[in-house]
Amino acid sequence: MAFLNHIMVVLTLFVVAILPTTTIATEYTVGDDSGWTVQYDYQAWAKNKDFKVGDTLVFNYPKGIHNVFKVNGSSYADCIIPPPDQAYTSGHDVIALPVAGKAWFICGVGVHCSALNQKLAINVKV
Ligand SMILES: *[C@@H]1O[C@H](CO)[C@@H](O)[C@H](O)[C@H]1NC(C)=O
Ligand SMILES: [Cu+2]
Repeated sequence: MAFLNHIMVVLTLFVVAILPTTTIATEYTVGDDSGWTVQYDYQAWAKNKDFKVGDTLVFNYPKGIHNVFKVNGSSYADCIIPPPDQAYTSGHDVIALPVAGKAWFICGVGVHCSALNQKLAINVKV
């Protein structure tokens, strides 16, 4: 009996130890079926979603029509487009969320960010 108790304790410790690392990461398709586009309310899309470290965002759009830049807060606020070599341009861009905190994304094409609201800000939790 003491032996079985011992096994139960070991099993319980094992389960408790692996639980946090086995949480399933979520892949979010930005804008759902609308994808990454102009004149879409990405803040409404992001609202009530529980982004976690390890999740990924997928930006879908016709290649060449849009792109994606992961930017800082001031670049997001003022639609300052980073250098072109920092752009994601595949049309199916899978971007990881490796750290907790705010994450910002904008489209760098024309006035898509500044005039047509193609920008996304999210809060990533631990
Ligand atoms: C934010 O990003 C923009 C665009 O790349 C850059 O010009 C600016 O220096 C950055 N600001 C900070 C505080 O890193
Ligand atoms: Cu665009």
